[in-house]
Amino acid sequence: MLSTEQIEHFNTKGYLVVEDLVGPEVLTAIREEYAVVVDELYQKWFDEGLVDVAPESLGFWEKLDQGYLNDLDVHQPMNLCLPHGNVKLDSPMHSGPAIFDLVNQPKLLDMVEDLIGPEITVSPIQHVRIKPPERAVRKDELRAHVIATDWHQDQGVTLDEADDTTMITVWMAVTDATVENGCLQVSADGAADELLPHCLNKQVSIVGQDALSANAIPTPVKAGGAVIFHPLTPHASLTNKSDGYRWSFDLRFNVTGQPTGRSQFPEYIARSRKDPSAVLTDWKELKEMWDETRVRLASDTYLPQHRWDIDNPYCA
Ligand SMILES: O=C(O)CCC(=O)C(=O)O
Ligand SMILES: [Fe+2]
Repeated sequence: MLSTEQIEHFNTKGYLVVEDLVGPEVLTAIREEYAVVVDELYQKWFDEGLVDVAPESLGFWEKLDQGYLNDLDVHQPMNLCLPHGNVKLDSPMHSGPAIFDLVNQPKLLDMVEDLIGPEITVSPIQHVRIKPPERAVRKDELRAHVIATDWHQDQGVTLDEADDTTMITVWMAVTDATVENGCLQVSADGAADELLPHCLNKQVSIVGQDALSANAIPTPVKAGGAVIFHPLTPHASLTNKSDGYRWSFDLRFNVTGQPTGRSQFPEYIARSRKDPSAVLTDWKELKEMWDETRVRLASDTYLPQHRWDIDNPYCA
């Protein structure tokens, strides 16, 4: 349960840092689940001749280093949703019991309930970010899930059908997030009154990045804690200048029945007072929903993920 002060902080500042939202056993299960994903991924790269160091001599982080340094797709096989466009029958993503358990932790949902009410849908706009230290970042890297994320509002990464949706983002730290390893930062002005113009460069970013950086509040948080923010709160992340990885999940929750802003992807109900029987409790059902979505999108035309196009005049 959030205190009145915490709810007030969220409402006035557009964000809230909450420590100890999930226990260490939940994070241990996540690390074990992802260790299997990374072992399988590395073995596949090795078998295909894409990396040449034998798997036996490498640990979890070293396998990731090899993937990033060899410009392989490290992110998508670990990510929690399908790629944006160009979905193929073999497009990878990750579903599993440990990540399902994390998203559905009662304490986490209690907090979401305090902020958006008891009819809670899990948005399909959710990502893993296992961001490498500089040693494993290629010089030409621009992607937001690898390097620092540009300033943006999360409403800017939905379609406008979700503009009136009551949604929050829960940015959950799996490793301690620090200023040095590239934690999140939010605008000191809090949630804006409206959606600001964004440009589509390599990332979707608000026009005027420097002014936002000059007026930023870094939000370090320990593993198991989270940063919660409003969809109109400008936020970005710092560069990972440490020698370790920075691992987080960004999860979004909205009021059930309102558009998620990405309707071609599956959503599910995590909590309901009106209809408790509608709650999804088995991670395998969610996996099936994504498997069906993959088949459908592989033969579908491209559907936009957000509203910005490259030709906006203010983006020149
Ligand atoms: O983790 C990051 O670098 C950015 C995360 C983000 O933009 C989000 O959680 O909405
Ligand atoms: Fe974001």
